[in-house]
Amino acid sequence: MSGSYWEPKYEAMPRERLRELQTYRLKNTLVSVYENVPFYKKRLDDCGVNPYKFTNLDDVVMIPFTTKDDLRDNYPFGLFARPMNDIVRIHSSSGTTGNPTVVSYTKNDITMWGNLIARGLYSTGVRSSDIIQNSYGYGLFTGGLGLHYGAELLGATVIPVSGGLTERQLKIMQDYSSTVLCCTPSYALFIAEVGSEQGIDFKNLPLKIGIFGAEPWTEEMRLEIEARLFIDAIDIYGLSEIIGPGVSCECIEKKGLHIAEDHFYTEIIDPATGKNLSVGNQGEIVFTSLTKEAMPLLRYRSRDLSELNDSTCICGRTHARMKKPMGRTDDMLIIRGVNVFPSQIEEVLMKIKEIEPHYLIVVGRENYLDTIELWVEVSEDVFAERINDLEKFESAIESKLYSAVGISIDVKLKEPKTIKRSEGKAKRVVDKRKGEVI
Ligand code: DLL
Repeated sequence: MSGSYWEPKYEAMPRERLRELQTYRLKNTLVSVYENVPFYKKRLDDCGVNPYKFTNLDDVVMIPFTTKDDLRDNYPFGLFARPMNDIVRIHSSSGTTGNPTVVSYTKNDITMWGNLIARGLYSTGVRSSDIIQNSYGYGLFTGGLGLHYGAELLGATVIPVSGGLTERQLKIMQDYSSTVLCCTPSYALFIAEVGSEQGIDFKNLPLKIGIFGAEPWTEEMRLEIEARLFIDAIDIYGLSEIIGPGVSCECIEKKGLHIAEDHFYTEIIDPATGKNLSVGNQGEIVFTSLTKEAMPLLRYRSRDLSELNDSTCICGRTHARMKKPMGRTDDMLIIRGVNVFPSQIEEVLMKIKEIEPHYLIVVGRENYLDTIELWVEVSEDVFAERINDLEKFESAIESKLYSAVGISIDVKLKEPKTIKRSEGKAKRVVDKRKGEVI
């Protein structure tokens, strides 16, 4: 694959040249939001950044962060930088808490987005001869339509099956000879599970690549999916506020997700202080749009935690890579004062071979003390074999978790198929302290 790019001019650009391009593009973006978005005009005036005189990329730190609350406060269209006549698409979040987050696209934005997806797919080895089963949800969620247009632009055959109806997914996969599967990693596991129950031998199917994202998943989960589906499982990342999927994507080397830095200026900050961290440190990722027309955002706090590596990849691409996001700042659980990420728990679980990759973390409070249970499934065989020493097995898992995470977690082994499967983004945590119910 080395030396083979979708957009060679940009993907392997020397980093000094990339910086010049970013500066030029950021200046244009600043002028656009200054002239078209009253919210940003005020912000830029207040912080003393003159868009017309912007020449030094380092000055970006003078601009205050944009947050999800800013999007909600300007609901629905207050941050649009183009008149509705130029807007060709709107996506939005489900809005289960408060106003949904609304995002928009011009024709050029849609083309740019398609290119990013095509770029990402190409870097994983997907070509125009491939048959892509797109099992991300179509609709207001950016996954379905986002992948769709990029895959078509690449010239591949797209099957727009959307999420759900797992038996139909498997029939399509076999009958239409899908070579690429796009969905969340948790849904990929569910597809693998139902397929195995039906006696499908994935080894002998043409499926070879999975493009999985929209939720955090560990390296251990990757190995599990690869072993079950006999594919290369690739990580794709994005957020609707910035464009949707394709903000970054792994190449076939699987050594970090290449950020499309010609379109998004990326910083890592300490989430507590807001101060910038240097390359190689873990913190919250902050994105600034460089080319988006309809709704550019300046220094948007993603709440996702990762770290950057700006060395050239083995594939030759020069764009910085972000480490697999380990979770969101707001996913972090504080249990009796200790910070715990669901991904830390997943990492431990996936290494235990008797366990199935389906789990739920249940957090509560009893007598003013936080409680944490981990419900996890074991396979049919293990359940039958170890029925008499399940408690011993639970304790063994508890002690592994204690050494890795530093708190006691009450493990409850569950019978096969008792934990709800996901067809989209998996819900891994039920926090009863917040009134959530199982
Ligand atoms: O999930 C866009 C997407 C669709 C990405 C399909 C990849 C594939 P939102 O619904 O706005 O957009 O959710 C964005 O999902 O801030 C992360 O917390 C999480 N997320 C997305 N991709 C990954 C990933 C889409 N690869 C939020 N790893 C982001 C970890 C991810 N978390």
